[in-house]
Amino acid sequence: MGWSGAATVEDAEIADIFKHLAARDNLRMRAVSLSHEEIDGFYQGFSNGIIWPLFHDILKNCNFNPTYWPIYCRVNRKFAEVLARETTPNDFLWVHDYHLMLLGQELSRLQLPNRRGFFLHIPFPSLDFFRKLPWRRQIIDGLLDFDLIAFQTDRDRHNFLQCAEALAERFTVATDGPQVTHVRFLKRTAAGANAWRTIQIATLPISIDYSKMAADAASARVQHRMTQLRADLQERQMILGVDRLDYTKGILHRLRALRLTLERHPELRGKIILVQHLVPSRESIGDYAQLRRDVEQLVSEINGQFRTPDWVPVQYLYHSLSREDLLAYYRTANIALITPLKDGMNLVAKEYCAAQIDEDGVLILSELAGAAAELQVGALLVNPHDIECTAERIYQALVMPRDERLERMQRLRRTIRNHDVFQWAEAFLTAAAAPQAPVSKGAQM
Ligand code: GDG
Repeated sequence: MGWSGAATVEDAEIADIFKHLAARDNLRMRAVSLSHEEIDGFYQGFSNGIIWPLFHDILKNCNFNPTYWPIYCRVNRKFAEVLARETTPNDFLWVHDYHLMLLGQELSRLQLPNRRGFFLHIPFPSLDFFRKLPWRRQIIDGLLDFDLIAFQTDRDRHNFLQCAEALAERFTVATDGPQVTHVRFLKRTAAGANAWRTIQIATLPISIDYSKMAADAASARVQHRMTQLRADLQERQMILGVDRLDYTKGILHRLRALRLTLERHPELRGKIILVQHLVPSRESIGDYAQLRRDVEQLVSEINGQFRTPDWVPVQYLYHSLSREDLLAYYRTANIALITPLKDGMNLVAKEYCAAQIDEDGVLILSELAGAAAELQVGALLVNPHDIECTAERIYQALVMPRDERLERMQRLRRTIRNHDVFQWAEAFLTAAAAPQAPVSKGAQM
């Protein structure tokens, strides 16, 4: 169940897409419609104008407009009401992401007995950032109405625990394990009484369908497209960037690092090319439109500085790619350059590795992406704010001996294969089904 993405659910095209997906995957799907006011206040305003930048530590992009909050609450209620009509008490409810942090609470208000879990796809900020949110208590209280709350990394889980400890009533850790923490706190029930509740807080890093990605990367059509791309390259090495156009993805930092690489290593001029795909996203939000202008300005500066009659260092494309093209680019690229300033996980990093069926490619990855926790085994890690180090890593990747490239990529692929998206889903559902841990006697109440 989700927002259809259109202003009205009667939108015929969207309804057709839903119908098609439901029939193809044998699912029952339900679209929730949002009015223009709700799209502004709930989606663009509260979710993407406050929570998205705040949870990525980008305070200057937060617009704490107080009119957004009641609309965010109202839309969460709307989802709860639809769920109440569409589910039976034994259904397990799995809620995804920052748009629906109050849904558990709204379900309680409607006295729905269903067990419910929540997965946050983006980072959870430290207490220092989180406490700036005017509605910080309400968000923590809302989240604590789920039976299981899962995060991408241990860092996110611990940040959440710290915030809950500071903001929720009589909050204590009951048992603490490597992946799951059981917590206990005092909760006001719908009837107005206080009751103790124990829930689970887990680290469950999301992943990809590794086998499908690797199999599709080997298909004849991807192979054909890759041959074309290789021919166009004329022996040059390709560095690849693929991102939604978003200020968290570190696109300007990456371009500056490439410029520094070309300044410091003139012998690379004419021999490398950065192909940067930017996928249109949230275009009606001002910060995104401004970022697009800044990226285009910097690309043209770099190209102006270095280009020769037969070489342009940065090929920038503002578009969406077909899956086949995306896979062909993954396979063609010698290096994937992924430099978010902060990222819940970053699936592009995992997809790039899964698609390296020849095991020959180098992943340069920001240590501030959730994926770095698992992929440090074979990636070259960078702090995206450190332009000099990033430039050095680009150079290191370009001259890395083949043996080292293969060894690193084999390790990366093994890690992702052993932790694919099916394993992630299984782990979430298993944790959600687990009985609540007993509270140890020593726990401080
Ligand atoms: C959020 C969190 C977390 C992108 N462009 C095209 C295209 N894509 C696909 C990629 C990848 C996905 O979109 C992007 O996923 P990311 O993980 O990189 O980033 P977000 O969109 O910010 O996602 C993130 C994720 O949730 C999951 O929990 O990892 O941290 O921010 O799958 O392949 N696919 C196609 N054409 C494109 O042009 N076909």
